[in-house]
Amino acid sequence: MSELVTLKTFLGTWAGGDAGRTAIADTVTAIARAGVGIADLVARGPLEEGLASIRGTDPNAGGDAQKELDVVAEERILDALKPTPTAFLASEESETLIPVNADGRLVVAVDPLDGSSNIDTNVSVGTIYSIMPYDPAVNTDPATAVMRPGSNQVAAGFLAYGPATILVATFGEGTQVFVHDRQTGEFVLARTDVEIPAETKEYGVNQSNMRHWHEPMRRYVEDCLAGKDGPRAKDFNMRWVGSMVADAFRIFTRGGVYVYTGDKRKGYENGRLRLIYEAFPLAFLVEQAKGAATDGKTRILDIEPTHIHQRIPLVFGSRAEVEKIASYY
Ligand code: AHM
Ligand code: MG
Repeated sequence: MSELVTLKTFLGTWAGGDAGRTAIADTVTAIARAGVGIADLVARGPLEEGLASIRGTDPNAGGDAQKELDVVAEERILDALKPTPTAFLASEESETLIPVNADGRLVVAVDPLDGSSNIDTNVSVGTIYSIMPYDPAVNTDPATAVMRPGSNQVAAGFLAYGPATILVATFGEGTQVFVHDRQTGEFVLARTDVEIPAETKEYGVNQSNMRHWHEPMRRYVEDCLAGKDGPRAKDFNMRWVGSMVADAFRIFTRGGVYVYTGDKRKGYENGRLRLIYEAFPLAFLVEQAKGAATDGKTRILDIEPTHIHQRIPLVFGSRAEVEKIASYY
């Protein structure tokens, strides 16, 4: 059997003693370690009383009901980042940037617990992260440190807490999948240079929102539903977990598209997903795996944020299918 490559050895080789890369490697290692603790909590499920319960009456900064585990996950990540060169943390659960280290040179953005509506249903949830460089000389106002197009990311990834805890990561040189080995406690490299097939017959969308959709989205799904005899001339399959990390991992494994567009509902004009800590990291991972990510028309990584918690319509996955969706708009 060939020798296993752990996250530690992978990052050591990638960093190669370079100070900037070592800072990124240490930060990702800290997030992965926090993820193992969050996975344990998630796995304890109903035994860990109250983790799925709603906390207080106010929604979180992103506008959703905040669950106990959302908050605990954020605390775990913040604690893990303290010894790393992270200057600021942006999080779905906090209105403004959280200062971490005064001399830090990175800014980290996270969705601490993606898919939190699934917490009490024994379905995969996860943690999403995005890392950008931070230079106090350039970003004189820290509040703008994360307000840059996603093409500035130096690393991104997500952990999914499912039957296995997996880490899907990019450092700008392809996308890699690591699996947490419960016996050794290490993340082990399982797939390098992940490649999302360009073509697919599988789409993921919350179809119960169809009556709210705008015309292009409705037509796209109707054409998929028409199957072999319709304009797409093939039978489609539909899959929707309701945790983006789980739907994304399926797409990294066998292709497909994930679609959450804006619709006519109040508050859903730009869909449901957040640009900085959900769409940017997913788009970086997907592009590094030869897929595509748009807001329907525009490349996600080119979008300039205007607000830390802003939402964005999101389409990602198999390149040809993402382009097909754009042709409906
Ligand atoms: P969250 O970060 O508050 O969990 O919200 C994001 C989630 C995604 O994981 C998922 O794809 C989507 O919201 C599900 O939305 P819906 O409940 O409309 O199916
Ligand atoms: Mg989320």
